[in-house]
Amino acid sequence: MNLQYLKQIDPEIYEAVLKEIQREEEKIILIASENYASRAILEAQGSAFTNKYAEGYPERRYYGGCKYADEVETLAIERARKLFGADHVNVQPHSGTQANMAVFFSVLNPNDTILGMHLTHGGHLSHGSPVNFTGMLYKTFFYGVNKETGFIDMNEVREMAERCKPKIIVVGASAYSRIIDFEAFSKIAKENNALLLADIAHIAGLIAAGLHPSPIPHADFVTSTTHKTMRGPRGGMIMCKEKYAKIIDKMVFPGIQGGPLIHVIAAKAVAFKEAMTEEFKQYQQQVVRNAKRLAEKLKEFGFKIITNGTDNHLMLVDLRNMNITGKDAETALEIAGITVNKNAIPYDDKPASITSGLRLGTPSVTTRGMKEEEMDEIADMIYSAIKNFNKISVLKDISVKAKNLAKRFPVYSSL
Ligand code: DSN
Repeated sequence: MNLQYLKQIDPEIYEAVLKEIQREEEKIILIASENYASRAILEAQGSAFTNKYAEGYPERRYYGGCKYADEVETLAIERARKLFGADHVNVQPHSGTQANMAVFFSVLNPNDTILGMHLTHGGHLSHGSPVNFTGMLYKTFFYGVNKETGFIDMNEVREMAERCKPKIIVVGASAYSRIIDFEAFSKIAKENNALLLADIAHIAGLIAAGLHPSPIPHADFVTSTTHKTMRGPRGGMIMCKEKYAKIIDKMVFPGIQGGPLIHVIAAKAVAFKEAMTEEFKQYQQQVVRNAKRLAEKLKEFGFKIITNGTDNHLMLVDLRNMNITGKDAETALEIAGITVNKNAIPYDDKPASITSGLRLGTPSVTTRGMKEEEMDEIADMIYSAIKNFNKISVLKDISVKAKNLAKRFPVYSSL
């Protein structure tokens, strides 16, 4: 990357950027929600569009000079519509949570009822958590996963819907490794006169590649981020049925946001174009194959995987039989050169700051070209690091191995 101007003007930020590039290059990153965007996406996001105000929508702006911003946003919308088969798309939300906020504010009043997946069972903060605006503004109820199987308990979803009569049901997760039956959720929503919001932030790339059933035919609203399996810039988007197009657009702007980030929207457009390629489909297939292989290998080492495996890009590891908390495991693995996040497991008795689990995902390592063999190496390193979590010298030895593995799959020189 050519950072010559940054180096001259702001050496401190330049150094931080260099160190981040080095970190991303040298670490084995298994954070399920992270990825490496392409050079084309980075260029679009770093382009002159960062200078442009464009409040409003294409052809309906509150600023002059929006001719090219209009082109960019129109391309992003049209590509996303084609990619996901959506009636209407809004590409302006700055994040997944803001996309969800726009949906809730469009159709709910304060004190209305939301039914979402419990955070500790794999749901997301913005699906009703008490510490989030959703928990503060609305009456929130939750469904979860079966204690024995770890799968979403559709009987509980139905019972909860019948009991709490939600105005909206939210389906979608941040830490759930199995196929989600959007059609079944839609049936329950209809039976209870509820709207259905599907938040596909984690699995959007898999859906775009046809590797996970799409909620588009079943849900009233579909929200997503654009940077996880989608491998685009950080940001959000909303898809909805045509009848909600006007209220959604009005709620995003001027309802909850001001000027759209046209440079990010340009990068989103590039990501949608990349997602239409055969290469992207093959990438997503490899993401899933890698996740399955990593889960299998970890199981061979004695790790327990919630639901006993995975259908998508991530898995949740139950560490209780390994005598280590999620927090200590995260710390040990970081020293060993493997970046992960601690994660609550369903029915966890430890607080969110400690946890009994780890969430592992394969989008980043797959982008750098790793395949099943490398998942075997990574599983081996994870096992050694967890077994020796308090032996710094062993962790340091593993970190050399992790760095060597990373070196064989360069990131920035290959973007
Ligand atoms: N923080 C994201 C994740 O890691 O899944 C969700 O917003």
